[in-house]
Amino acid sequence: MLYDVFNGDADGLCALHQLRLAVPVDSELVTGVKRDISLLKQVHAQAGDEIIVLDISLDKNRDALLAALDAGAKVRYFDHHFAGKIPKHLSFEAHINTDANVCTSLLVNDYLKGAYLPWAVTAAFGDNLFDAAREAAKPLNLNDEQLGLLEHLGTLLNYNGYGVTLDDLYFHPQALYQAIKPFENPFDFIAQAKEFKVLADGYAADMQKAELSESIVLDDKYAALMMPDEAWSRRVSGVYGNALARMYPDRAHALVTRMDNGNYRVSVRAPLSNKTGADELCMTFPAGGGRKAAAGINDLSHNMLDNFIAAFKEKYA
Ligand SMILES: [Mn+2]
Repeated sequence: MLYDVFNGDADGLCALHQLRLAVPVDSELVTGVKRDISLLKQVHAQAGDEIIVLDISLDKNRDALLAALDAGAKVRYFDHHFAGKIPKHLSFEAHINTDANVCTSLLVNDYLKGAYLPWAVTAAFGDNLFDAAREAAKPLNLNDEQLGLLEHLGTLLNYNGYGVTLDDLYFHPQALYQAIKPFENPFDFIAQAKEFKVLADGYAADMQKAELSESIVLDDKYAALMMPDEAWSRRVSGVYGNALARMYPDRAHALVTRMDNGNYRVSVRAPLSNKTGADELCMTFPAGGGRKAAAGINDLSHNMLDNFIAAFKEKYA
């Protein structure tokens, strides 16, 4: 069997799309909401299986990876999240780079020698790597309007992946992948696909609501905002955080959502001008993890919010 395991955000989608434009096959698709990163364990690998894994932390999938390799599967892995120790195995090929200005789709773009660069640029915008996206786009000689369209597309594909459950999303990431699959050129997708229009309208409406959220702490160096636990906020909080990070590049941001169980879900963006520490900060709390520039805590105990805010302030003061 062939399995394509990919994160359900812009980067995961565009990484898979590039690889499957290059080598089209029918594979079993394994994906989920963006925050669902323990995806590899859904594959019950057997000898001879070939598995591609995209844009999910090796460290969080280590047991499933070792089990798949033990079972005799071949695994190719592309990622930019914290990996920990990278296993050495004859059937394992790792393309992992945790540099804060790299995303999985840019790694795949290198691997494919730039064959589908517009999709890699789209993904870099989606991962909020605006400088890296513009730098990577140079050989395409796009004008500002075209770059703006790829930025919008990346933002929308990323936006679709947020949400806590698949019910929050406009499209199951698997369905969104099927929608982009026929399009070698992202500009055709933008012009023709109804999915683009649906996401653009939903995004605009959700962003309007997000702009009314109240702050927990607010300073030049850091801002933490409280968001309600509703489908629109679960969808938009990640991209709203990215937008704030771009508007206030020297400020760190934390979006805090109070959940039904009384605990909090937290999403942290390091300042764009100093993309460090978000992963370290979040990893000091249970169920926390991510990258240097963007990280989160899935379930912060209700009595640890003050601790988190104190640690957040200390980290970025
Ligand atoms: Mn990514």
